[in-house]
Amino acid sequence: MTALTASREALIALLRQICGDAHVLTHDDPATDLRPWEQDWRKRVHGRALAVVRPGNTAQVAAVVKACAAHHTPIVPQGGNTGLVVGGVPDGSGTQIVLSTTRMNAVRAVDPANLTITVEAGCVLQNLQAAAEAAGFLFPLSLGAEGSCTIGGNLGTNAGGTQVVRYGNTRELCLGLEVVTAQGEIWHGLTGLRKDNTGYDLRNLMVGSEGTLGIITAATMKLYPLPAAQLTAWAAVPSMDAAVQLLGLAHQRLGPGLTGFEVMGQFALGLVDKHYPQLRVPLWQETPWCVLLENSDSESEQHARSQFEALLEAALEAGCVTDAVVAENLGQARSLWHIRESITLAQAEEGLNIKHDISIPVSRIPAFVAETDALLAREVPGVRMVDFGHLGDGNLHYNVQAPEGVDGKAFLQGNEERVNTLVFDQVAKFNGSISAEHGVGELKVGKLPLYKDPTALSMMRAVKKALDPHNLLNPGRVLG
Ligand code: FAD
Ligand code: 2HG
Ligand code: ZN
Repeated sequence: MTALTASREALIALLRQICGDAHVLTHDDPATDLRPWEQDWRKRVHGRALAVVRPGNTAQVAAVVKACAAHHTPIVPQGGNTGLVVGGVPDGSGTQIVLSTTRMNAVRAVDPANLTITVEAGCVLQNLQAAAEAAGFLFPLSLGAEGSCTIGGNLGTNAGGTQVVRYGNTRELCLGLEVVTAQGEIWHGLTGLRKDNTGYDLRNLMVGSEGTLGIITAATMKLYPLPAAQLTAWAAVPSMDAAVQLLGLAHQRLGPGLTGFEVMGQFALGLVDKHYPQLRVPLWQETPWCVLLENSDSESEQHARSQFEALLEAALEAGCVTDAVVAENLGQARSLWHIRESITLAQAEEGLNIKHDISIPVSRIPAFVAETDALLAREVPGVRMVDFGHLGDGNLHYNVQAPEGVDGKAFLQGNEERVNTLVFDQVAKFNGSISAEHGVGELKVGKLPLYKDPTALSMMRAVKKALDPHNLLNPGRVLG
């Protein structure tokens, strides 16, 4: 037995002592399929883990980190493995531990007077929403992957989703964290305080750090009153300019009632129609863009409906909407949202693709799209643009699908780098960000130094070095 193998065996034995045999999975058992933890959601990468470890509580997470530190073994934190930038799966070396939080999924407490809920990191977002609702409150974070992503992953990536225009990103919804550090210490920060000026904001340092600075084990999140009514409308708009004009009108007329504003391009909706014809996408064939709007009202459905109707009438008059439908009931509203949430899946059905989760000041999005569409059409003829996203937040999924009939994998091999450079240069020109939502992960690691302010980058490196000097936590991600 080599020293390396002996060290590996000793670590596995230690991890089994900490978490129990059933919760340390390795390739040694041929009946165990580690693919769900090793392959990323987009099937961009299939890594190989030394082991998948599933601690059941915070003390076990701390002990696992200490054991891995002693054996110089890197740890990749993983929640629901729905991330889109290859941030939560191991590399191919077979030397990294995947630390899966999914067994740590309890709701620890609801504090109605403080309007907070405290949950463990592995709690699936949909279960968190349901627990909030059962207590009579709204937890507003909402995204297509909510049936399997975890709050720990949402915090790790600072996920956005469809309600940001009103409630902010995951960061804005978080009031406290419990975190295991790279040294295996536990930071007890589940305060639930809305005000705390006692020094550096460690909570916000952890949020969005993609598992590179600490392992989030629990969080205290904000709750909101449930709205009295929620109405959804689907509008055909003649141009991106018109969509931005409609957004301005919606802000004016609905104020804080505007809880969702999503734009969807014709080709993106065409893909949903092609792969899921049963969803019956409205209006898409007659217009280049559709917009999904949501109005949440604290008064009544009648009030919400009359506000919505007045908004749509004004928009029709102004020419920024050419046709619209308002959902009659909750079932219809859900169907409209389901169409929007199915674009990612329809795109995956169509084949491997290039994703961009960029942000640009809202006012400049029409010019960005027009200019960048033209550039791409000239430089990479035949590409099909899958444009959609959270226009209310200035966040566009400016995705690129291979030309008709061209294999996605071959297209990516030959064009991904060129397409990314072209799009990111445009993003920089328009003062945007190359990642508004999904994070850096591994896919954008090489791009960050090209587009991030160098002083910001060196401060980030200093923070990483201070908190994780041995590069134990998710190495190769965010900073490389
Ligand atoms: P994982 O994929 O397991 O991990 C993601 C990252 O977080 C990794 O870097 C991982 O190391 C880190 N991490 C996980 N758990 C922890 C922890 N406990 N402590 C520290 N770090 C941790 N994203 C959006 O922002 N908005 C959307 O609208 C959206 N829609 C999506 C729709 C679909 C269909 C899919 C497949 C994905 C979507 N995503 C979206 C991306 C993804 O769902 C989010 O990034 C989500 O927050 C990831 O959660 P997860 O539990 O799956 O994390
Ligand atoms: C969404 O907004 C997600 O639906 C996924 O962020 C975006 O598939 C994508 O590119
Ligand atoms: Zn998104």
